[in-house]
Amino acid sequence: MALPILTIGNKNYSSWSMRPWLALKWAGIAFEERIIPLGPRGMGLNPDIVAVSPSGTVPVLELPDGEKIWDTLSICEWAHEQAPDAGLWPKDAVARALARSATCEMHSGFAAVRQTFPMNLKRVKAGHEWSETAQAQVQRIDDLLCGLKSRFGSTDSPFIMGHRTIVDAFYAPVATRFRTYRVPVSAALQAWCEAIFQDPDFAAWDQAAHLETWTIAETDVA
Ligand SMILES: N[C@@H](CCC(=O)N[C@@H](CS)C(=O)NCC(=O)O)C(=O)O
Repeated sequence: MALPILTIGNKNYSSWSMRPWLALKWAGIAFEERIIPLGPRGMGLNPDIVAVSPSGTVPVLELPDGEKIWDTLSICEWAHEQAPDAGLWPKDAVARALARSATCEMHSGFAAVRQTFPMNLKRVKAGHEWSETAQAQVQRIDDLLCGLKSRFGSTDSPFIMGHRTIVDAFYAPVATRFRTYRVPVSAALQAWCEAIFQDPDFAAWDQAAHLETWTIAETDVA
């Protein structure tokens, strides 16, 4: 049987790609993975990406009938609809609405965090500096995730909503950004970051990223 094909960027650099990849894995949905190395030119100018993605961006999920889903959150929603019992969204309506709000806040926001701390799993950088705006966004992420966890989390699980959901998938790249640039966070958020790092699916992605040989110079040296 033909599988959906998830086309992603390099695992070392592509934060958007990591999110639906984790959601598909966590939902137990089989898929074929294809990697297109991201280049320095970016957004809509990479002919290999343009050839497979209507928006010129990755990730893009091609379904067996040829239909394409070209947005991170839409792919995660598709995964939830395919495997509704996998728990990618919480069952409780209020928890689900707040989980969606947190996810959408990441999807459309935190520009300073994204610009200041480019995802680069192989890198550890001491002495990185960031603006007051970036720090305010780091604090917002800390308050948001820890606030949700204290309301909806479980003592049996280190994840935000009491089990692995799309919220964890959406913020997983942020955990790696904090690791790479040594951004101090609260003990509670650090515990969640460690849970992400120990998740077997995240660990498989991280390990594959470390084996990649592609480089993007400006992200590696900035
Ligand atoms: N809003 C899009 C953003 C996707 C995005 O910006 N992807 C980056 C890679 S992480 C990309 O494809 N950039 C094009 C390029 O580097 O050529 C989504 O949610 O999928």
